[in-house]
Amino acid sequence: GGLPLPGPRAYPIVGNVLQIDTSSTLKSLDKFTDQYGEIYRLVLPWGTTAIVTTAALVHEVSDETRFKKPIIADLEQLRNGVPAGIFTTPTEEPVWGIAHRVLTPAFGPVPIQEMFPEMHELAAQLVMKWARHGPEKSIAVSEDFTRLALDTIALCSMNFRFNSYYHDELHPFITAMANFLTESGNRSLKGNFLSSLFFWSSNKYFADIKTLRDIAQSVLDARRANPNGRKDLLSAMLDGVDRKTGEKLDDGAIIDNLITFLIAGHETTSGMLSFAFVMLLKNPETLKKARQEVDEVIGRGPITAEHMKKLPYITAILRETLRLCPTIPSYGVQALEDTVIGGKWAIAKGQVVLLYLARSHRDKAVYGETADEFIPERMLDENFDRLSKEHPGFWKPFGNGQRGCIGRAFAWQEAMVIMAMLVQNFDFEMSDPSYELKIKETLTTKPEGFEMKAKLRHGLT
Ligand code: MNH
Repeated sequence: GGLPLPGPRAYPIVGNVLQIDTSSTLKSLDKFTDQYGEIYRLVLPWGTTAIVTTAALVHEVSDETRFKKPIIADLEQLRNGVPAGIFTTPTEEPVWGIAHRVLTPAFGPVPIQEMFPEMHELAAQLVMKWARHGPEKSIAVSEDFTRLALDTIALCSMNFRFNSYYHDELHPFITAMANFLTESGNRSLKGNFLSSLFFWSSNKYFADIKTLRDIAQSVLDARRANPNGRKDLLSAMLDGVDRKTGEKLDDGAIIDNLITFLIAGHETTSGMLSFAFVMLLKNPETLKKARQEVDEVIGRGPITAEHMKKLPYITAILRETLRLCPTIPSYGVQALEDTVIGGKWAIAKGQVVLLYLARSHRDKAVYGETADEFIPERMLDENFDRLSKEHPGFWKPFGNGQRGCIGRAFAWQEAMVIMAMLVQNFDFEMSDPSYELKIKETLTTKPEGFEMKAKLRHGLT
């Protein structure tokens, strides 16, 4: 039973593909959301897809007894570069379970605590860099947060130093990755056959994949040449034995997962930090409150791991940033059986459902008339806990269940350290006070063209 989904007219062969603007999928989905509301269907290369845009429907399709993560679209294309990576393998393939069980402990609470000094060091290097720029230099914010986040995941989890701050050009890993992500997205809309006809982009695509694999191989070779007894993600990849199957990751799976973690471990975090500063500068009273908190709790002394739990307002800023600007703006699930959602909508067995966070996070039924505004207060612990009880699908930036984000605690600690340190040391202003948020979309999102100036408040701490 159940009603068929509304949606724009689909054409033979191409379905709705030509109605989607590949330079801004978000704009196209927003337009359809305005037109159709809580749910609609689009006919896409992998089949008829339901797009859900409310917290209630997001919650319902987060039920892992009824829906699972499908490897389709971008994720399927990403397997051209990382066939056995943990992000892009189906749950039922043994290599996912092995990687999940072997690698998850490397990001548990104790290892994350132990990474604090290295995270702190790279954050302090960024503060130093901005201090040296002086107050008039216009800083390309997301580029520097990309440097921070790439260096942090590589140092903390692989003991490998990209030293990105020393280079004006972003590291070749970053450019290859950006093309790999964008092109995987484009190919997923074109389908494999059409993609193979675009020789130029196809050749470049596979050259970029080779660049990524070569860099990951050099990280692996460096550790094998110099086994230092360090316990981290890379040692878990090399030595970890799965308690369930007794298996280890083979070299192919290690390379795939090194690339996966280098990408997943920095893209989304740098986007979150960049959006956070857009929000703070567009809402100066929130920056002022963040500064008050840091001045009270930390003062001018060094930031320690213990401070991390004592900064509720900065925590709320990050939560609110990911609400309005989820750096993974949508992800998919797939129905295990024919079913009905929202009490009326028919979903067929195997049908893909896209959780469109960019809109479900602005659901007025949850957030009221101020849903589009940046108000960190609503994300303070007691409000956050109340919302999660009243509207369980209200905030899903880290995905869901067993396929949810492994690096959440890692990203959180890294972001808290740098936020606290920057606010402690600098006053900020937008380079262009009339800057309006524009979103750059690859697989993930970040603000485009956002620059700011950073002026030391006092001597460095
Ligand atoms: Mn992360 C999965 C968001 C930081 C490593 N991450 C996911 C998913 C979301 C997500 C959403 C689920 C995607 C899907 O269902 O298809 N991740 C984030 C955000 C941040 C983030 C918003 C930062 C902010 N992620 C990180 C960091 C790491 C990481 C940092 C590594 C250190 N994430 C992963 C991995 C997965 C994942 C690995 C895949 C887990 C799995 O499928 O088993």
